[in-house]
Amino acid sequence: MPVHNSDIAAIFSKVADLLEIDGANPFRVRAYRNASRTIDDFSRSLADMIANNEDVTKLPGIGKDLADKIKKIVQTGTFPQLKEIESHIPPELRDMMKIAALGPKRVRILYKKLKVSNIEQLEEAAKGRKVRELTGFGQKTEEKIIEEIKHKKKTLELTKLITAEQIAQPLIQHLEKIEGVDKVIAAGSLRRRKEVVGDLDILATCAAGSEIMHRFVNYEDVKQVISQGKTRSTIILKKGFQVDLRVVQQNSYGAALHYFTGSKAHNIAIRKLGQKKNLKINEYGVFRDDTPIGGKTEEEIFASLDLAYIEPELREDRGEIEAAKINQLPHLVTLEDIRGDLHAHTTATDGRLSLEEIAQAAEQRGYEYIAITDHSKHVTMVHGLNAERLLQEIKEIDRLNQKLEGIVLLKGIELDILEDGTLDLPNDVLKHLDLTVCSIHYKFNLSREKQTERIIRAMDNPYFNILGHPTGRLINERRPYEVDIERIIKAARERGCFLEINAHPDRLDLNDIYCKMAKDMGVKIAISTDAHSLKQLDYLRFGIGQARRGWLGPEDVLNTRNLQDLKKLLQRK
Ligand code: DGT
Ligand code: CA
Ligand code: CA
Ligand code: ZN
Repeated sequence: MPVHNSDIAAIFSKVADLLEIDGANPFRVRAYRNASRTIDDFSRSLADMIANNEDVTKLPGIGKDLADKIKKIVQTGTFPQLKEIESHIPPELRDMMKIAALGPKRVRILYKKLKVSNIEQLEEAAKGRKVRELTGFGQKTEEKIIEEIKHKKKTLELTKLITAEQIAQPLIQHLEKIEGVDKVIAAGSLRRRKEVVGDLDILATCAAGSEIMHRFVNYEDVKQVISQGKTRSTIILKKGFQVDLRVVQQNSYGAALHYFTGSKAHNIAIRKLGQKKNLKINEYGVFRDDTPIGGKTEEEIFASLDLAYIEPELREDRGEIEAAKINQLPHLVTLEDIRGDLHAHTTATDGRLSLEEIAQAAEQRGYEYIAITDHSKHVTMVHGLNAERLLQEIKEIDRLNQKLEGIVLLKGIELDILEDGTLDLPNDVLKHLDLTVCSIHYKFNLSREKQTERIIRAMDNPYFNILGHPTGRLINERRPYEVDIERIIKAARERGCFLEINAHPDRLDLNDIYCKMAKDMGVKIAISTDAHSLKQLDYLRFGIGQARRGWLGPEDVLNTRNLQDLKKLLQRK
């Protein structure tokens, strides 16, 4: 197995967490954590670089010591230092750090004082009211821990879309190479581009006598074979992810693809509609009086019901069947419709790319424009820009734009919305910008009323353009803050503001439901990457998936506009 950058990053991140719980020197902890991030963001394979004798100390924050360690990991697939730490710090303690109320210090106390070393034990201790007794904890913290664990349990089973994609791609390639195999496709929630995926459903067609099932259950990453049959097998991968493979006949391919793409609610509604027309619909085809009348393609399934073709992202039984009946489905936005990115960070704050590098990357992606939106000063952790440094950046962008051809850098900022709803920089600085992305990074725990007011007050400022990551959630990690999105959307419409779909796969914020709400209420959405690295500029596709799940067409999206029209929309009266 080749060692991927993500494997090395995962090892370093684990070491950092465990060292931190162990109370190690903070500089050492930070060195591992930064290295983990750098490696994860890096677009070339370190294993390849090392095989070519290239120097990996070129990477920022990677010195000789870490470079040697990377080399060792690439060559052996393991890291002895990690084993050593794990011998006295149980690795499951890391899971406890993901509980919002717990940092490394508290995790250490729980371990040392209560011998709590995993989530189950923590829940037991908290419910047994033992946690509140510890110095620095108290009843509130204990209750918060119980609440967090309850929420975690609900989401624990689900894998982020990007991770599911990373698992699916090599497996599908593996299957495609097998002799006699024709089509291989991921169906299920992955095909519907859901933000989190329970398990992977792969569908294949192949010639008789193909070894596909045998090769599937013997895939190198398999931990356990749950079942194996001629047409259906299920495996669990080493990372704990379940994969179902179904092999179907060519003439059932469309019916099977439709069935296993789901969702279940959509399937049930489709089957009911069939019954009304005296048709039987299942994973083998569409039948009238047991005579097959279609099933080779998905189009045949929909056509047999007099429905327009429904894109996978819409198949949630949220009105798509009714819309398909009267040919009123939206024409969904695609990656090709996008003319530019409206949220990107540079080395001036916590990004990895210079202005020139961003411009070049944007041009390579065929964009017309890209907005530079570094953090503002309130985000001290990343040395956010004050007025003076922002004006400096504006000057640099102006200078660079003079030289650039075919791409325009827009002057922007990711501006903090302060607790009282004011913006982090004065208007006489903001007036020099093309746009602002305004976001909340602090004070997540205000009441719903206060949080909503805070955002609407901010929107009152005429320089407010786009509300960044509108609910602040991190998938599987941090719940959205309490906020009345419907009121926010209404306020945005009245003021000529926009909402963002932050395309980062950890965020995908706005979610699909709110996107549809914004569309229905007439507020346009910016689909933006919030990129901090080259690789993240390509995460736009996750935002596109979310937008499509939210029924958005190109006309509903801000950054499908050409530069001239975009600038008009950003100009508030
Ligand atoms: P997941 O895996 O939880 O993220 O979501 P899905 O949608 O991939 O669900 P999964 O893997 O349980 O099943 C794949 C598809 O198979 C599902 O989307 C629809 C279809 N399916 C599964 N169970 C049923 C069922 O009981 N009735 C019908 N009509 N379809 C089903
Ligand atoms: Ca599934
Ligand atoms: Ca499944
Ligand atoms: Zn942000």
